[in-house]
Amino acid sequence: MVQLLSPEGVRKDSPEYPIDLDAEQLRQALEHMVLARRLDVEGTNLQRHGELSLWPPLIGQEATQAGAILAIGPNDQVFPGYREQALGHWMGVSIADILATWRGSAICPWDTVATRFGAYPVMIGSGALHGVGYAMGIQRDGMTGHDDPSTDAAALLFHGDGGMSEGDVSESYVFAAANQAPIVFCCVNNQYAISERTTVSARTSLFRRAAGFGIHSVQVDGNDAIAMAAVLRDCLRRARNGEGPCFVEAWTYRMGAHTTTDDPTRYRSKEEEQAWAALDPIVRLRTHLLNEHLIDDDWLAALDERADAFGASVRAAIDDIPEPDLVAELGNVYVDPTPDIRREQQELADWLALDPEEAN
Ligand SMILES: Cc1ncc(C[n+]2csc(CCOP(=O)(O)OP(=O)(O)O)c2C)c(N)n1
Repeated sequence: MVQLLSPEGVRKDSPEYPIDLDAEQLRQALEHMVLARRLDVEGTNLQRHGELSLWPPLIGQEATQAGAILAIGPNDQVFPGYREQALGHWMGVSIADILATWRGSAICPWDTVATRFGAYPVMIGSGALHGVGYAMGIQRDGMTGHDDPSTDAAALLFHGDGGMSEGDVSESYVFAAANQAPIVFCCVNNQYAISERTTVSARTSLFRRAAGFGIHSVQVDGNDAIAMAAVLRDCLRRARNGEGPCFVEAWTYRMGAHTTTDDPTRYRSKEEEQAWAALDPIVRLRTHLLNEHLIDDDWLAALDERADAFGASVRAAIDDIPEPDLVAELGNVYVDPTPDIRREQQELADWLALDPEEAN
């Protein structure tokens, strides 16, 4: 497993994955992770206040996203799972758009081309097919193999450990390998698919399984933002260069519940949670930066203030979510609405036009 920062915050070298991040980049990675965690706290609270229908916590997985933002090139397209909220925001998706998705008032309100951040795949595994299809498309458009990251492109696709049990994902690997498609699969192995442990669905390490498809695969400490950045950079470079697909297994832990409807105490122990808490990605980078005198207590106090201001802006963003047009939403089911859909749209429009007293 590639690790460049020990759980005690000590930097290690890896001849295979050299990476030189300056002090500002490291501070920014820490800030990103702290704000990601704040976004998660606010999202969970907003759900508890009834403002969101659901929220999938990202707590514990911040380093996978902070590493990715350091690795993505200007033309790369990200295909997220449904926990990459922080990465999406850093790429330009507004907080209101992210919250609208979890409020249930929009499906994908952001511009996936302008932000280069795709829609959330609600059907587990379906995103892998979209990602490979996109990668095969940019390959055919001649956007790989020029040894120039300013013009070359790759797809970076996130899926979970549970997602690897889906047929769609296996088919995606076959197509990616057969076509040598410019895609990096980032499998966030957070140890659980809802309440099911990875050890149940995978009798071998996930990165080994990908290797069986003929895909270059690496296992990386997913709580180490520096290692995540180094490995993803290398894999994306390979993909852009036309060297084929890569698979990165990010070894991490979902510290929160699966979603706000889940109670993890029913399927895992306090001891297990405590063991993983000791590997916290934020504490690890913070310790490193303090030890190297790249930050100090004043810097951390200022970061706390920025996090509070960010938290307030997340709460305020609820007011920026437009009311959905339900009739128009039904029209999004097919390219051309069928007679049944048109009838349902009319029925809904008539019902919405009723006096609330009558509707009840
Ligand atoms: C095709 C399909 N089957 C089942 C579900 C229900 N479901 C939602 S999340 C989830 C677990 C996914 O686990 P994993 O891929 O490991 O991602 P994680 O939640 O751990 O980030 C399941 C089974 C679904 N959304 N889609």
